[in-house]
Amino acid sequence: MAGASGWIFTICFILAANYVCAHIPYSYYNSAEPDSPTYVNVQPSNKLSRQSAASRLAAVRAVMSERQVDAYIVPTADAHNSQYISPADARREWLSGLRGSSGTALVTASRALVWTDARYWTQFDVEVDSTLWDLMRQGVDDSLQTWLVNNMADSVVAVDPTTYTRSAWTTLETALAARNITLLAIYENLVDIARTRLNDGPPDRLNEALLPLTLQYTDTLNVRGSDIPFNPVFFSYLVIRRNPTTNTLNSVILFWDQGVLATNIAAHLASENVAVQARPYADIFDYLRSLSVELGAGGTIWLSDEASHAIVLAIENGPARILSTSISPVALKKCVKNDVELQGFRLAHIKDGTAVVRSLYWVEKQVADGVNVTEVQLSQMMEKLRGEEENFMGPSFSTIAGAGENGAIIHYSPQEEGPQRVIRPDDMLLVDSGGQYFEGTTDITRTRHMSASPTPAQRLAFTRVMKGQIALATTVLPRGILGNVIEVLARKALWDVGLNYGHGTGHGVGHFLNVHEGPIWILSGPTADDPGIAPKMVYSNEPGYYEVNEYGIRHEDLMESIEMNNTVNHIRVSQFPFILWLNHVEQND
Ligand SMILES: [Mn+2]
Repeated sequence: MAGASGWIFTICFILAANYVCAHIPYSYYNSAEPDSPTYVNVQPSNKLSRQSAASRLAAVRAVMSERQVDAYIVPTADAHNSQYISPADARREWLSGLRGSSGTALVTASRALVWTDARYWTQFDVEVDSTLWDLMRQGVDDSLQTWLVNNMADSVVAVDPTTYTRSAWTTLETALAARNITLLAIYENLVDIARTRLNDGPPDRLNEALLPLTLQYTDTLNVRGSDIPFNPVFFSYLVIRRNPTTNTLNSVILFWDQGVLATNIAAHLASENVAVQARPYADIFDYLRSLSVELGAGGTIWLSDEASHAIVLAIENGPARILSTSISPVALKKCVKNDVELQGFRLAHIKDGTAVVRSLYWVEKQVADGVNVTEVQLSQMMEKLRGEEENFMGPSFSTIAGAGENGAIIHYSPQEEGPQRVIRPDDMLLVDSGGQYFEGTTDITRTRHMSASPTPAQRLAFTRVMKGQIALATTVLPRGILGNVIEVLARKALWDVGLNYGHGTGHGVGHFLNVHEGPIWILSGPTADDPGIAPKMVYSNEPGYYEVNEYGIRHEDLMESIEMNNTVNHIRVSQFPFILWLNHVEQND
């Protein structure tokens, strides 16, 4: 219809986490739990053997040569800027053999390099054939962008545009143009083509059955999925079209799997008065190309900068105008919870708290009885006990169980493969874990000493961290204040005695969605797009202290911002069913 406007929201699974990483340096500006794209290993290691490493690399180079590509970038990323990556998108791991959860590979005719952070430098030596691949140490060696600028002048560098956000693409494209390097978008993924030729094609993209939420949540469609580990989301795009003349909803189109909605989902959507047309997931790009033509120069398509470059590219060659905002309006709506969601959060925390208490009781008893319990066994016990709670849908992220010195490694997560750390009686034990429940998402950290004999330094730090957590949770705040302004509240008690911690203090939390959900954050530096605190937001509150090679301490609960009475335009936050676990450690400070 001529003159109609199309309004487009892509369902982005994780939004601001990567955005934050791209704009501010590491450390105080990152969450305690990993918040960069993460791939959880599921590939059997024999599939990624050093014996086949040369043939995997050669196969990709052959495809590059056919496409006249001089360099090909393979990030750890999917089409939706997800925090967790599905096996179908684990291309960097397949190509390089590096099984670490994050990194970016680059292949040229003569070189193969993989950038990864310090967690995986040792692992690189074990898993990657260094006669084929060079390790580029993130934060030490030249960045990918610098390396390309210095080494690839007058060439063509290609990327799958679904694996780069528009904002990341623009940054790289601008830098490369200075050296006459063309950044080329090739929609077909060259690694997938190479894999298929080697009869080792990527695993099918999961399209698990959708789960309707029967309550009246504000989320766009009230539907959840399970296509990605820990995140109850599904691979999809959503287009919402508005009729500008009548200012009414024109149509809602969901691009999902083969485009056929199950009867229960169709009925659910109808019951919520949402008439959704379904189309195949893969049709989105062609749809957008023709939509731009259909709308013409008078039409407007609204996108977030966090949409993939592939999405923007499909539209921008057409006549319709693009309205680009740094954050999706859906994300801004989603971070203010409704009463049903908040009630659900509270219920989820009561159940989750039970499972956590039982887990910690179990591990303390085992250790006291002289039974060997490893960090992984504790993680498994926590999942088992959470599983005994009603409507538990799985962990909300990979459990961080750090005994002794492992507690001081900020993004540590014990692995089932390899040597196991036994939890010892003289250990401080840091456990950061969470659950997904039909009613809500949890994220909780507890630190315990296994034999009630902490050192004076441990007592001091434990108490100071607790004081900071309480200060942040109990301060009355003016509406709209930014996360980075209130962050000092969590640090003051530590600063007073010359202590500090090297990660951010809080993140928004999805409602039975991603445990890290922007655009609200409580970090040391300003974050673009922070809308400021408002009533009914849910944040984590997780200060810590880390003595490298010895122990880690972190206390974490989720908080709900509550509107104060009618006297002022102020609000305060309140811990969720806040069990103040004043254990033996801090009472001695
Ligand atoms: Mn957290």
